[in-house]
Amino acid sequence: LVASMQKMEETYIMIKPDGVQRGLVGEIISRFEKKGFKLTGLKLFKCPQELAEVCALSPCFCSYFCREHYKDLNSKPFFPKLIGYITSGPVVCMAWEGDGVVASARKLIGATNPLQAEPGTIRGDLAVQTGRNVVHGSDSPENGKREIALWFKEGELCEWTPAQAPWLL
Ligand code: RTP
Repeated sequence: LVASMQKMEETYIMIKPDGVQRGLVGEIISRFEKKGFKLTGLKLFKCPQELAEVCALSPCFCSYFCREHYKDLNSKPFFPKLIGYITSGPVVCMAWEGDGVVASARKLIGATNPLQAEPGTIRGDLAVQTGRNVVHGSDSPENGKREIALWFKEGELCEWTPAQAPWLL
């Protein structure tokens, strides 16, 4: 009973501004859907445009989420560029649930540098530059929980049970 009440593994997937601008939202969502994972959270988040340039240079409210999200990278030389990139336009925030979803989503996404990502992965098929690699996926179940709690407010996530279909049993 206790095991059945435990939450499934969950991951935070984010379509970055270049993915939204290039019209890849449907394509990216469909890869996780077709794989068989369950979507439990979905929203667009946009940094107000007039603040985006300031956000790239100094901490402000709308870059808070990106800074907190990437806090392990805040000493890297590319950090200011990364924050500027992520706050440059709307992102799609998603929570996905399923057995082994964290590692599997990272496989579906492919290597950080899209030129090293295998064909068939999202970055391997759809991206060229590390600095424009269209999508993020949590790197551990702990970070999955942390990032979902960061980007989603209570009540924005949706718990639901997929209809049992004989072809999935
Ligand atoms: P993500 O967190 O976005 O899923 O990416 P990742 O785990 O594959 O890669 P990570 O090392 O955590 O880097 C986070 C994001 O920072 C940007 N980046 N730019 N040398 C560079 O200019 C550089 N290195 C990393 C990428 O957007 C990367 O996805």
